[in-house]
Amino acid sequence: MKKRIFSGIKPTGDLHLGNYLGAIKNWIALQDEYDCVYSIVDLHAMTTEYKSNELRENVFKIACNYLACGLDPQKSILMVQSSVKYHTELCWILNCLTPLSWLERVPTFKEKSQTQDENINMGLLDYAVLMTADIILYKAEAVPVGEDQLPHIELAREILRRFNSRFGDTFPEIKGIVGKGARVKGLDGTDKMGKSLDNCLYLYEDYDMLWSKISKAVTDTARIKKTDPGNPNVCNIYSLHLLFSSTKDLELIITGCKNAEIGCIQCKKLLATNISEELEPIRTKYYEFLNRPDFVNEILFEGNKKANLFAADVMDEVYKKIGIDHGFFKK
Ligand code: AQP
Repeated sequence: MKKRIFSGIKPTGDLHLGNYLGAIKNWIALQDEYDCVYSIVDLHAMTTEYKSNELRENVFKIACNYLACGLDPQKSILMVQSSVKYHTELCWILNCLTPLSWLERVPTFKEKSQTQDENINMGLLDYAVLMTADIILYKAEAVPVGEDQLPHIELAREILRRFNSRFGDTFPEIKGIVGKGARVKGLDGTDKMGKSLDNCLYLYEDYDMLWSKISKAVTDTARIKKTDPGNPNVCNIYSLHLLFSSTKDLELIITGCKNAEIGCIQCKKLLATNISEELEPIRTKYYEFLNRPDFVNEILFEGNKKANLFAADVMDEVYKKIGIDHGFFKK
């Protein structure tokens, strides 16, 4: 029996390199080793301001992106969170087991409370509990995520242990799987790349679009002229090279930068080329899937159906254990 994985992304906009390197690239690599459920977590997207038509559109675009990146519906379940109503049912049950103080300490809650201080809603506070429900509803044992999500995984472990100790062993322990791109910095060179920060490189961007952004990105601030030797270890462009460039290119950059043999422009052009080359097949497939809505929707329909069946069995077990199994409404 393969172990199960659950992971998801909020449909709050286009996918960026952080999502790709921190999550999706890992998802694809793990498809043979695990039974995977990959989700578009639209209920989480409601915790920030959104427009209904954009949310609907973003769910579809993200499904196309997952498929373009190599998510194989023959191997993995691709589903939309809101199509399996048990996510919110289980969330309520877990809410009743989770102390408020645990949630108030979550770093992303604290951050979002500052960045969207006019909309500190209950959903924002409850984000980590819904995420716990997402994962354990499929009895997943591993969650491939970027580093920013690790506190949520830690909290999920606490919550599921509470459930198990109160109602008997039900859910397996979970662990986060963090890959090479654990925390991709944005083009500002300080913050994490994030949709709300306007510091992203997006998966759909071609060479010209990438170049126009990379050319303005922050590098080693101590290197002012081309003749100044630079330090790749403090340069965000180099940290992106580490994720996209060959060993040969990396050697060229390290020596060239340290000895002032190459300038930042040449180094950035090489980066734009390498990113563009890796993303080119994804970009092409993405546009192909966008033009095949019936095909993509059918995959989602099938994925949602499989996820529902699996989750229904788990919830049967949960309801029995928590004492809500009266059967008054059974057909
Ligand atoms: N910069 C990043 N580096 C590595 N991993 C990242 N992830 C996100 N940004 C980076 C990983 O992508 C998955 C989906 O994350 P999400 O649904 O929470 O959405 P988001 O993309 O993280 O949201 P943003 O871009 O950060 O939007 P805002 O700025 O609104 O908060 C997760 O596995 C995450 O770790």
